[in-house]
Amino acid sequence: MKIAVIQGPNLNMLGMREKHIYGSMTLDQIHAQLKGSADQNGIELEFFQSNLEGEIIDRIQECMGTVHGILINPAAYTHTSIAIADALKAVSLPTVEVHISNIYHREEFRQKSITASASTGVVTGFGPFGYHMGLIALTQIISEMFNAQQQQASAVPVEEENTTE
Ligand code: CA2
Repeated sequence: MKIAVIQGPNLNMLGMREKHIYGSMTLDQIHAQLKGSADQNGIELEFFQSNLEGEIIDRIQECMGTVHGILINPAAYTHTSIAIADALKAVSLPTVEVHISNIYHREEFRQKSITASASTGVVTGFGPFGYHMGLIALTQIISEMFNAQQQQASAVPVEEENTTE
């Protein structure tokens, strides 16, 4: 199973500033931890961070046919970007949106997520551990989809069943 981890603007600054809000782990440390647990479960992660909206959209589009799901923290674009929401909807992949802080405990302008409407679910407020929670949820969703597809493929059509007499 392959999953794209997409990180939005300023998340490359984690661990350097605003530690009281986002904690002291750097993005590289978060990714290394996430990779550790993914490796143990045979999951391949592809990491990407950009400060540019268009690059994030390009990365989302590249996910089509190349990965099974998306774990994304759109950062400030969460609250502004119809374009990222559209891209997520267009690729139509299982997607979990993660926020390190609890966006509902913060300024009013952070309390609305435009991108959440394009996500399967949202994890917010659990610090960097939220990425692990998101990954567990995402792998579960993808496995369930895969199992449902397998079941459908192996199901004997009713008509065929009736014509064996
Ligand atoms: O809580 C989150 O994960 C956010 O997505 C983080 C975004 C913020 O705009 C969202 O409202 C909530 C900001 C990421 C910026 O990270 C920084 C890290 C260190 C120093 C400055 C910014």
